Amino acid sequence: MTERIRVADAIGRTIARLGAAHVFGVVGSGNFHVTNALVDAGVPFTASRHEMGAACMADAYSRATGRVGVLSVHQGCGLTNALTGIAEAAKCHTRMLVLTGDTAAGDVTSNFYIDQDAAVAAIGATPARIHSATSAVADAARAFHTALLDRRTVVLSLPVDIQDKLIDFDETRIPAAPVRLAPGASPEAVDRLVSLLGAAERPVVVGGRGAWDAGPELRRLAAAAGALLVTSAAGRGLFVGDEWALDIMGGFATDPAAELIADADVLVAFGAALNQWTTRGGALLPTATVVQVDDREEAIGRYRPVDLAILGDAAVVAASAADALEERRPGRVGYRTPAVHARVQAARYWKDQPFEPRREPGLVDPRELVNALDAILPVERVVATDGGNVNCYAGAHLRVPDQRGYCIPLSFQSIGLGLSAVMGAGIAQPDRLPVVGTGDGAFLMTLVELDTAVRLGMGMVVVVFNDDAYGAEVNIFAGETDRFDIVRFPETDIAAIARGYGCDALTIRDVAEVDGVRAWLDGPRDRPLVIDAKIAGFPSWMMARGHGHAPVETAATVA
Ligand SMILES: Cc1ncc(C[n+]2csc(CCOP(=O)(O)OP(=O)(O)O)c2C)c(N)n1
Ligand SMILES: [Mg+2]
Repeated sequence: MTERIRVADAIGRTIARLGAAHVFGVVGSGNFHVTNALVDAGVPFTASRHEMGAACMADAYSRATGRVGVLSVHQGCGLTNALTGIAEAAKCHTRMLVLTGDTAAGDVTSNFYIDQDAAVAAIGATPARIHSATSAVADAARAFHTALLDRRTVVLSLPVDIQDKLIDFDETRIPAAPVRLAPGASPEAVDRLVSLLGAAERPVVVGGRGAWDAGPELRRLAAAAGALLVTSAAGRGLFVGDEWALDIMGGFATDPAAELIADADVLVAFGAALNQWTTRGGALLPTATVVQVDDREEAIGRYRPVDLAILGDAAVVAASAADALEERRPGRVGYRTPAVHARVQAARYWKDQPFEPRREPGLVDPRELVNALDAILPVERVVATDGGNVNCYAGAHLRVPDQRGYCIPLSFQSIGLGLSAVMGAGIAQPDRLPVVGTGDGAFLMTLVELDTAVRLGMGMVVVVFNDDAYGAEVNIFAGETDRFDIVRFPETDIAAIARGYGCDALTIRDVAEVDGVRAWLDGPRDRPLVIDAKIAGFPSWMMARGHGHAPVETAATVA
């Protein structure tokens, strides 16, 4: 049935009908009608207090669900406020659609005017726009399909003059997403992979974000090849529960896990970019023959040369290779010896790695604290980390239940995204406890979203590793200068600030004080718990390794 309605309303209904999962945003005049139309069509809306927070929430929500999250912002300044979060989403290939108002064509004297398409393109997101009233529905549908099918962050500009026009809208005639067949791999390529794995003595299979839906196939392939399993940071959680799986590769790996990976003779990465973090600047792959499987051509060989590149769907390639291996060489031991089994169990988690705690009066050792929290927080959790010296504590010490239980918003390496990211991931998974670890600097940059969390009644745990400094900078330049006034701050009472927002709060100076967290867990959990952890400020193990890039001792280098 055709209805005569405003373009803004038609676009909201179109995006809703195509499957928008949730809309986050800050509403101004330029996105008022379109956002209301989404809400009227049944898409839940979360109002954040700052556009960057909304962008991070939409990004994390989309990552956790694989669906298209929507960010809705006002034109010009609403969009620029969100750009850091949009850049993070674009770098992570998040399926996200940004609906932004725009000034009318030619209205360059408007205060809100900027060249939105140029700004969006400059940060690596995909600009799109509605061009006219008659093309608006098709333009909006195309933007949605691009985000969904190409795993892109698309910014759809909606000029305010076009939004107000009336059109004949028929909801049943919205263009549907084209059907895409999963790209397969050539039998020759799979043959080469099978030959390599069939001859490997110490194979390792890596799962990245691009393999999130291929966990069972990768586990089967690794079993057939006698391989160890491990993930990149973005894939963390994918192999939880597999006795032959290490937790995480790269800068966040434990030292004994890094040794096991560096000793691999064949390493096959599925949907993992093998960037400088994942490989510790190459140190984790000193001699291995490297195979990269990815369904995006531009991902192949982007960070390092590979010996065999296969363009294909992770699950399809892994399943074909597993079939062939199971048939050709059943019962391969490979890397799966009893001695390696014991090493994997000991190497998997940071909580099991020994360290000498720092004893400084009135300050807690962040490793002791995070290990204690890991032990008492329910494992049904969704963990996010922020940047800075302390990023590895929540990022690597807190165990996760599966890949959807972990969100690492560090593709742009911006600080300040963690709090909003854990909220987005938590909204997507309401049965899990959201837990975020952040530095004081990162937290104070974006803490305004505590207001949103309190309004939503989110029972989540925010651990602020508080050293009253930009500790990363202090540690990076420690050998060079002692002039750190510009990155140190007077003590901030973060617990008091959090209480002001309506949160529960705890100050922790000693690990025994985590009892307060136990008490909170037993309570109603109807608001955030913010922990102001007064920590001893020393380089984290990640920072001490030169951001995690230091070489690894392997059997080969020791010999
Ligand atoms: C948006 C942004 N601004 C600045 C930086 C540079 N930077 C990286 S880490 C850091 C310090 C973060 O301080 P805090 O959150 O307290 O963590 P800490 O390093 O003290 O553990 C800064 C300023 C950045 N990465 N992103
Ligand atoms: Mg700090």
